[in-house]
Amino acid sequence: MESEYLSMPLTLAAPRLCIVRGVSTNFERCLRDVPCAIDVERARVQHRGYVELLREIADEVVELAPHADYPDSCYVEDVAVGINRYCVVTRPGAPSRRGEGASVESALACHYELARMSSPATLDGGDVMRAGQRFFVGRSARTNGAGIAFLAEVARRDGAEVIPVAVSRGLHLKSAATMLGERTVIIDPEVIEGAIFEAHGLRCVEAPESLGANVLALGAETIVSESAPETAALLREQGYSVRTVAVGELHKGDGALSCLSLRVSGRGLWSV
Ligand code: CIR
Repeated sequence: MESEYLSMPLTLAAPRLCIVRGVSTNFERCLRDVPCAIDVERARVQHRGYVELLREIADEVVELAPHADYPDSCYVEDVAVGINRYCVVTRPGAPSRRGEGASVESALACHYELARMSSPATLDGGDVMRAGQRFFVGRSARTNGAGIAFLAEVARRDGAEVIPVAVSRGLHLKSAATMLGERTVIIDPEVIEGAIFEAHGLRCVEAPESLGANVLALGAETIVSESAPETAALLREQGYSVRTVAVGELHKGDGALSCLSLRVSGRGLWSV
């Protein structure tokens, strides 16, 4: 059945629902590019601050219990990609993260029909940047061609399209590019070129720091990491209503703002 959403105009809005997962007791074992000490208690406190901010903005926040078996499971964005009617439950690129999705499914099943990805496909939600009915998807160390093809097929049935983007540096596409507004992307120009987005009618703003390229544009508010003060200042100058949040300890596990939640849109709306 073709999606009823095909003909529906979509507006960028604050999410109806955010799904988050508390920081694992084993968070110090999380995957990371640069080995460094992690203070799990500090990460927990920062995660609480992030969740409190989402509670001010989203209609509802569902908090899943921390999972001791999965040190990376607070980065909940990677395990699912909501489209319109469908949500793809991914097969994460890192073997140690496979299995995180199972406990997120029940929270998602009330809102979507689930489409589960299977081997050999891999895809991390951090590689998926939504711009209305267009999904830019990074082909990265975590997301392979079969993962992109699976998402593209579900998106096609659901009235959306997938545009693959080569990601040769950094962890995920959204480590270096996120939506700032309906037609504006903020990018880390050191990592990704804006041309692919401009070719699809989007305007690019260059973030002055790499951690500034991952923002959350939630309705009227733009959330920026406290670790990216120059980006916060630039966006304020440009008229955005910026809120900052301290997530430095969570950045140590190579995660940014978007990866800490799954945002579920309302009908006729889309959320980054
Ligand atoms: C990982 O390597 O999988 C985690 N330590 C970080 C995942 C960050 N996810 C995201 O940006 N979407």
